[in-house]
Amino acid sequence: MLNEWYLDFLDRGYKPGESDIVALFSFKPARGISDKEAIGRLASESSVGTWTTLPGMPKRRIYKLMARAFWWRKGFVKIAYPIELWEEGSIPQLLSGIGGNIFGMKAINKLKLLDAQLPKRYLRKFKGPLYGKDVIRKIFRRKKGPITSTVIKPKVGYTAKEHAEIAYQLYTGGIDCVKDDENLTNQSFNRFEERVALMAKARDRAERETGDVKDAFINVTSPSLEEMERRITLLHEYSFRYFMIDVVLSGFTALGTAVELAREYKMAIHGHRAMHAMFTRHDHGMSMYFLAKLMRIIGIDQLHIGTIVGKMEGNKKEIKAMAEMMKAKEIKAISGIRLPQKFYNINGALPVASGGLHPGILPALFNAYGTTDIAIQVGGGVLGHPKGAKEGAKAVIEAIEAYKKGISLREYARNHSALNEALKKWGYVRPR
Ligand code: CAP
Ligand code: MG
Repeated sequence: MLNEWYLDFLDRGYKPGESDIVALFSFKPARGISDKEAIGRLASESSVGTWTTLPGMPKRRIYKLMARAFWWRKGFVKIAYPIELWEEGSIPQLLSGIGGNIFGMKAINKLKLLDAQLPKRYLRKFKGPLYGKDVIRKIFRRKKGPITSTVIKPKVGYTAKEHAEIAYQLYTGGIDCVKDDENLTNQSFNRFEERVALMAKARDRAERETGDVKDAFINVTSPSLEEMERRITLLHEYSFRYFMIDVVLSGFTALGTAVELAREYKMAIHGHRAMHAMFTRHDHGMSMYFLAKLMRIIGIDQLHIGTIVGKMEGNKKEIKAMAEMMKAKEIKAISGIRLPQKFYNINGALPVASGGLHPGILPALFNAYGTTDIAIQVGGGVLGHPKGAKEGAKAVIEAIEAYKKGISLREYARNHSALNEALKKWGYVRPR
């Protein structure tokens, strides 16, 4: 068709400049559309183009801003974007391009944004995590992980008073942090302010009694930025070192504000990824890998990325690639999963493993992740313990001790009753 210029966006001879952003997509054209026609649409609609030629445009300037597809093979394409296309320091605007209209085009049936290689010139505008993997040392004053946390179950339903009472049991059973569930915020039966005040009391009492640092991942996910800021400030006023936020459904603009406040208050951010699976599973959307990379760059200190062994989906290769990427200074490409990336000034973040964990499968988790730079969350696997919350917490700690000593759980359970009870109830089952 004479009135379009999509194929101008393909250039196999193009060599990306060192300040280009390069995005890797998997794609499947619609019936009757060739790979090249699909790729042209991808590069055009995510940079400067549209469906028709534009006689009045300032050609030289626009051609300089054009994206260029320079590599494609078997349903994968790499597209290079001049850095001038992108507002410094704005992930929302980056995704308005590489994560925007192109996902809704009729000419493309399936599209997944797998990764984007971000140059130093782009990354220098981001702060990255304030603590990241250093939370273990800087907040918990320990050399090695894991950080242990428990989310109180049922997910919601307890009053603030009951919540804090259970938290005290968990703390004195050995758990470092008590986490709000992703859908616990400020319900009528558990108001945010009351929960914060009572959790601070439970934390302080447990710290006095145990001599250990205790904290909480209290959820600041809010209906507005102002309310989110108010909740973060309240947590700071009660001397909490962390706050938790549902990163996907809060949105990237809210995260920008949350990170600024976290730095002002010297707080760490626990990122829960609820709603990610709306677009990270299967072959249309954005990879969890790239979402995790964006969270590290924005400044989330620790992020749920899956367990391999638990109840949430996530393929082993991608989860291991994510865990490595979260902490690394530089990573190499993995075909079909990620591009090479240097992180320059961006501090490493801590992977969080959560979802269907219980003492019986912690060794399998640690075999995959190690025990040093990781935070684990065990909810049902603690609160479901036959002898209650405190024993459930102890069972997790005993399983970690056994693993670190190289002793089998069965053997260790002979003289550790909390662990023994957990194994009697759940064995080594891998929940689905
Ligand atoms: C886990 C959890 C977490 C999931 C989130 C839940 O509880 O609290 O939200 O881990 O998934 O609500 O299911 P359990 P992911 O420990 O009782 O399973 O970590 O994959 O983002
Ligand atoms: Mg949850």
